[in-house]
Amino acid sequence: MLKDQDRIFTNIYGMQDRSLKGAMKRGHWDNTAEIIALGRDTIIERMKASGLRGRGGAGFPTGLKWSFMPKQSDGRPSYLVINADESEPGTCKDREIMRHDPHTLIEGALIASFAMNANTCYIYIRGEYIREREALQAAIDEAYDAGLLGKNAAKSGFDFDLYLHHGAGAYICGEETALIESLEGKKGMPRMKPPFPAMAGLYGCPTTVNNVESIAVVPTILRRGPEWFASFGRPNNVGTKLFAISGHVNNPCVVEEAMSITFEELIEKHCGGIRGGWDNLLAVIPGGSSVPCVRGEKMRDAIMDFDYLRGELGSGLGTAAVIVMDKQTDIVKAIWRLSKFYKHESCGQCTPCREGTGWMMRVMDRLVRGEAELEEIDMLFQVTKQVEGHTICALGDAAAWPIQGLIRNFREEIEDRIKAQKAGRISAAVAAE
Ligand code: L3W
Ligand code: SF4
Repeated sequence: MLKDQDRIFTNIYGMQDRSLKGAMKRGHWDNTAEIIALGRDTIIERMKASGLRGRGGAGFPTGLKWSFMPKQSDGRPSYLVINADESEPGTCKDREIMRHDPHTLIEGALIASFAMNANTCYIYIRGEYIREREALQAAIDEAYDAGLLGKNAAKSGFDFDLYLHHGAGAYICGEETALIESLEGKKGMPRMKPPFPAMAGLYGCPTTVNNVESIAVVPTILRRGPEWFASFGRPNNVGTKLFAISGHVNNPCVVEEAMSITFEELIEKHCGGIRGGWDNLLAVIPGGSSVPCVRGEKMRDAIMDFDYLRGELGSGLGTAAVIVMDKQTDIVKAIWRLSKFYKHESCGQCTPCREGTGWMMRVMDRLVRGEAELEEIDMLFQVTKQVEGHTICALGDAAAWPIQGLIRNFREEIEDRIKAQKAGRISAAVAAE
């Protein structure tokens, strides 16, 4: 259980002044030049020692990612790009940072860029986040006026520019290489990897793409020390973490907690429990819509971290967007809705995803209406297997996994639905309404 003094995001609910003055009172921008004076190698070593894993969904070690950037320039500039295209259904944690604590992100951008020898950083913010980009731009302007950005940023001797770029509402632009394409002014279509962005990213130059939360925690980690951050959670799953809990809890919220908190504690302590009590819990999607759903009874004691959710439950922490569904939920329909989403957001450049998302959605249509045959359940599972791992980017997997989770965990519900329809107990119109 995280104590108040261990929270990094001290203004996540916007109860205090988000301006530079307010941020400084809360300890941000406190002698940033001293952190930068540690030097590039030390900063990267300390970030590695902190155990921070990327907060955008994949959980890749942040310090390791930074170490892929060239130590010596070969004439090309290096870039940091911050992924603020928060579009994963259920995910709204970065929004709270940008709305209420923008200076944590800006200070983090300066330090991280310095560590990677990047004099320029772009923050790519999703187009729908209008208030957030206003808040962030105002904070950037304040930081420039105060000499914290620009030439000799924060009196560190390092010249640094930060630009905010608005997306235009495409989920796929949250994929790092599609984001880079979009930033270059092209259509947001993912590139094949390798080469990874650290080799050839924005404008063909070395680039690191990090999530907002990953960058916003950097100044506090370096001020308090990597051991402090690593003291929360379990080995390989450490730190504090923002969880965005939505759905059928009494008090949906975004909260910073210790990594590896149990699901029960998270829900009881911050969300006022499950609507209708624990016996009424049907399913949970623990990490944003791209990870498989889990049956409620398996979730109560679940440890909310990367390794437990993937290793023990076959799901994932993803973006830590915890979607809770009670027994009043039509789970088949909920996953059908996600399949429509992925079909709509597929960029269409690779066949398994372009065709597969359509196939999966059409079979899900039939399942929802109770018109499918029982054999189609296995056929649908096979289709997800043809998509998974056979595409250029992770959207194909993201479209396949929720359906796999549904079939693995709720097969009986699907079968009952088909049988009820066949027995005339529910009409197609009712099933699909
Ligand atoms: C250099 C290597 N760099 C990996 C880098 C890579 C990337 C990071 C992670 O997808 C997931 C996706 C969504 N040399 C490297 C290397 N890297 N090997 O490490 O890479 P990867 O491929 O594991 O993941 P990804 O493509 O970044 C992210 C899932 O997250 N997700 C949520 C997505 C939505 C949001 C949002 O709304 N904010 O992020 C939820 O599960 O499905 O599987 O930087 O370059 N050898
Ligand atoms: Fe585009 Fe889908 Fe292929 Fe990703 S997997 S590149 S979204 S078609």
